[in-house]
Amino acid sequence: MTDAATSTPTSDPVVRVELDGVVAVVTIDRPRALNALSAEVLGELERIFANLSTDAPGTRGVLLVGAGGRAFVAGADIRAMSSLGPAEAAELARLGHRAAAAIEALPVPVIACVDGFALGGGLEIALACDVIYATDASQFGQPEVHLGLVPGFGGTVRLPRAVGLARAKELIYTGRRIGIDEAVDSGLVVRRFPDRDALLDGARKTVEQIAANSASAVGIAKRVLVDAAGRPTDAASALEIGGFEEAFRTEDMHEGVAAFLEKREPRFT
Ligand code: DAK
Repeated sequence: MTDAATSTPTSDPVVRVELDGVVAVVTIDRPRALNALSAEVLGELERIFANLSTDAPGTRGVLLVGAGGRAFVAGADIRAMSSLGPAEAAELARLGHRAAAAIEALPVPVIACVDGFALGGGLEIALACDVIYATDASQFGQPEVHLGLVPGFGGTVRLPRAVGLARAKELIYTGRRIGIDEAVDSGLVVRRFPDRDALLDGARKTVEQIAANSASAVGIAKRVLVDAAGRPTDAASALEIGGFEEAFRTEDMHEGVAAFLEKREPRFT
């Protein structure tokens, strides 16, 4: 077992990684608790995403999924949280933020593949991914206020960026769940699929499309998009200029431009 606010692994892996060509599938695997985010799960997510570039350098995109077919993640682990004091709760919140930051720091895109519930901390982890794809059976929400809590893993920061401040406030203050129609209409979910197989297939195809492009360009674009989010225009623009300059130092940029001028396909390295 683990201490509620630390992340020492127990026996069976609660997060699994499978590599398949350019795609890495990261599965949160606690189906009996609807994949609720224990400290162990959060610690594993942080460790896996921090090391993925080194451990699997051929990866061009990650699919983050929940096991069991009922939930992506039904929130932070309420049972484990019930015994925490304020200082331990803050420690757990920091762990959740580190896991989200590790997803954002990975230089390849991460697609949250939601099939079922994405609630509370589960939605917050999905929001740290680059895009959310979901099945028609999915439900989303930040129900923390029902428990006398507030979002603790980045929901107040990333949900307004995804759906706008007013809609985020309404969702967080009411704690209500939304279905796939509203999730797509609000911009929370980028693409919907009829079922899990179609979802995973669609996400893989997106990664394959990305893999045809320059890895360095995609990586720089992700870093600028993540870092610029929420900053004032001048600061965000300075980050973009820095990224543009950096792209000019890459071999891929010279190859991409040369290939266009020579009317041939680029050979990115
Ligand atoms: N934590 C722990 N176990 C959970 C869980 C969760 N979040 N959600 C579900 N489970 C467990 C259930 O207890 C049940 O276990 P058994 O009783 O069978 O042992 C099993 O999963 C199946 O759940 P149900 O029997 O409830 O299944 P139903 O289909 O009837 O309902 C449901 C599905 C998703 C509507 C329902 O399970 C539900 O309402 N779950 C809780 C949703 C929720 O409120 N999630 C938490 C959101 S708040 C913080 C850091 C972060 C956060 C807060 C503080 N600090 C640092 C302190 C964030 C908090 C949240 O995420």
